[in-house]
Amino acid sequence: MAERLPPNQRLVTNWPVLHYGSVPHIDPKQLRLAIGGLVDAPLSLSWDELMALPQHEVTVDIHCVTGWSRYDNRFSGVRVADLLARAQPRPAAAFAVVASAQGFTTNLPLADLMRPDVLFAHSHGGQPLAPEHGGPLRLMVPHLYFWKSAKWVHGLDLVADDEPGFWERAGYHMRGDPWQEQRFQDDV
Ligand SMILES: Nc1nc2c(c(=O)[nH]1)N[C@H]1C(S)=C(S)[C@@H](COP(=O)(O)O)O[C@H]1N2
Ligand SMILES: [Mo]
Repeated sequence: MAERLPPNQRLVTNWPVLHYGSVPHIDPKQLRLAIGGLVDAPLSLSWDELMALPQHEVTVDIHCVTGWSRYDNRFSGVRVADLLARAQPRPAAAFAVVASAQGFTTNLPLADLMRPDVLFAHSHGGQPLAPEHGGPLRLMVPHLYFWKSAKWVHGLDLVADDEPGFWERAGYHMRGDPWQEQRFQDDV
């Protein structure tokens, strides 16, 4: 049977809270989610516009680079791929920079955002995401280490060349695949 726990991870049943800085309290009515950079049709969506789009539910395992993994997280939200299709990435767009509250950023290849279980998530276990877990809206990229899943997300910019975000500038990996143990910049 295929291994479910990536190398050197340990399973937890609680849901740890982990982030740099304090928890922002964001009113969904004030939120806008913008997609820009190398796209032909930049988007800026309100909460109501996001909620009117097709909603998807996924059940996924999450893996933090500090070593904990948590199975069977049921997230719901809007598929990032659906929004990218509307924004129409230009041929040169190959990477994304994700922007969150308080200046937090993270980078990842555009191809990783196109997977069907990658969401702008607003709910977990059928309940609105708590502020400490990134509510009202977070990115959720289950197949990469969880630092790529920016909490309190408000923007996505497509770029041609990969640009390190907050943790990546501190030495973390540009992609962060837990199955290849891409924790730090010198790992494969
Ligand atoms: N905006 C923001 N998002 C962030 C972080 C952060 O510091 N700021 N930390 C990341 C890290 S390292 C992890 S493991 C997850 C933790 O999410 P959780 O607190 O919901 O478990 O959020 C990620 N998203
Ligand atoms: Mo993490």
